Amino acid sequence: MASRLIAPFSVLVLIGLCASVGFAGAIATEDFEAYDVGDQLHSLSGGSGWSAAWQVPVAARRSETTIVSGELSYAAGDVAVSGGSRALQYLATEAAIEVLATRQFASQSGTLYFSFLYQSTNSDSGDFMQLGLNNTADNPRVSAIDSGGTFQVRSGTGSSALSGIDSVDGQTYLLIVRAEKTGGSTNYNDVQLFVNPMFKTGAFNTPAAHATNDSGLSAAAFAAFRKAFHDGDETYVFDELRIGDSFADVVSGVGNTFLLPTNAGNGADAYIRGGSSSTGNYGSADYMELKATSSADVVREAYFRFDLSQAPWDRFLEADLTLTVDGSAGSTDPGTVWTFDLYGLEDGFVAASGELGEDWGEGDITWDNAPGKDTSGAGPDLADVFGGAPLATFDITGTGNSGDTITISSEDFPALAAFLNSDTDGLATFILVRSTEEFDGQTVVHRIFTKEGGMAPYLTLRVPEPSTMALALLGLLGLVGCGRRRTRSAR
Ligand SMILES: [Ca+2]
Ligand SMILES: [Ca+2]
Ligand SMILES: [Ca+2]
Ligand SMILES: [Ca+2]
Repeated sequence: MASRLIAPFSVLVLIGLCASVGFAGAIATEDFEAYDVGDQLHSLSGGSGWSAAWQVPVAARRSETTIVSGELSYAAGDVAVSGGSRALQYLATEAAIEVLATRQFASQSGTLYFSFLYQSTNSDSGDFMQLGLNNTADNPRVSAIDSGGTFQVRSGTGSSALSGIDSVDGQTYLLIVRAEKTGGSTNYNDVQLFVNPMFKTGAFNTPAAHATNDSGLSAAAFAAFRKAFHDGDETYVFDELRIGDSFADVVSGVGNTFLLPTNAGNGADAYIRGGSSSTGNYGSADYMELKATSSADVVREAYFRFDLSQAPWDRFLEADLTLTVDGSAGSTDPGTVWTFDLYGLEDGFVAASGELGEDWGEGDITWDNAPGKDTSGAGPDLADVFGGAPLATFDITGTGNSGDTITISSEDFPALAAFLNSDTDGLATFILVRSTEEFDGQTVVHRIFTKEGGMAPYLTLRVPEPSTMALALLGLLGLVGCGRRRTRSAR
């Protein structure tokens, strides 16, 4: 399929190659790849950016803290971190509260990030494992913790903020901690934990836990592992420890894929409601509601927009739209199939008097002023949507289950990519309408989570793999060089 698209996408292939992938700006990294399986961590000095070798201060722990043939890796969304073939393992044998291992790096006092791959085995409700930063080789003062099988973040050495996310034995997690100084504090006092982020753009992710107390730490110069309360049958594997001053320093991504949620840039998500609610605004709700019925007062339709100027590329080979269902509202037989139509607001749409444009505000949009809306009935005015027809159609059975995702792919619906590629102002608005009207007392309102609901709709945008035949052809044509990232006019 890709080969016949070589020409139109030739430029973006090159732009894609120019995007940086990796950890170029990291302060210190350790991938454990320089060591042999069975090596004790104590006194090893591989990795980069460190000012001293690893220390395992308690001699009895040294044979328990060793290099293993680990293959931890993590990939989700446009994030991908591979652990290679060596990792660090701690094999617990007793219950003492101890600093397990430390390593020094050049002292840092600005905003700090650290990330690592993590997997536990045989951990249970009492076990405690911690990795963080401090200014001495001691109890870390900004840290990620797996305690009782739940991830936490800690600022200081006292209580922690819980994530509500379980650490499941045998599963690999990518954990990222961000430590900031806010409100004029000289100490780190804002510490966030990200668990398994999907977005390689840090700001698009929602932290899983957030501690806002004073850590007592003004500068960090040591990474420190700490453990407690083990029965003696637990193992912990760590890999790809990275310390940096930006999210991008510590998290790598898939080079040809970019995830763009509605909470990026000038994105928006809202629903509108007809009849007696036609001037109501629902832009800050945790979900977009969808309902079709002959009673105008209760009809709901969804509007959501992506800020395409946030993406590293102008044009896309493929695109997926992912929506997450909140299956909590209303009455329907579990087996009833409800059908939805997805439209794209035509690029260059010109608003009539009283109508909002492509830059509609989610705090302003209503049934009466929604762009492209056929205010007299269901759905948009087909003259105002891309192709004069839905981009895609999909079903939800029953209410759907909360957390279920709906993915609409341009592989199945090529109009989705065509719509995004038709954009000229960086603003792509989707209009979602349920086409199945309620019947026989089945009054369900379908709900799709918004950015306010913590599971923003997002686009997965792909350009060709650099390794494809398209690249070889471009090389033959001598099309080499990295141009400006984006050539659209400012908006
Ligand atoms: Ca490794
Ligand atoms: Ca245990
Ligand atoms: Ca919203
Ligand atoms: Ca547009």
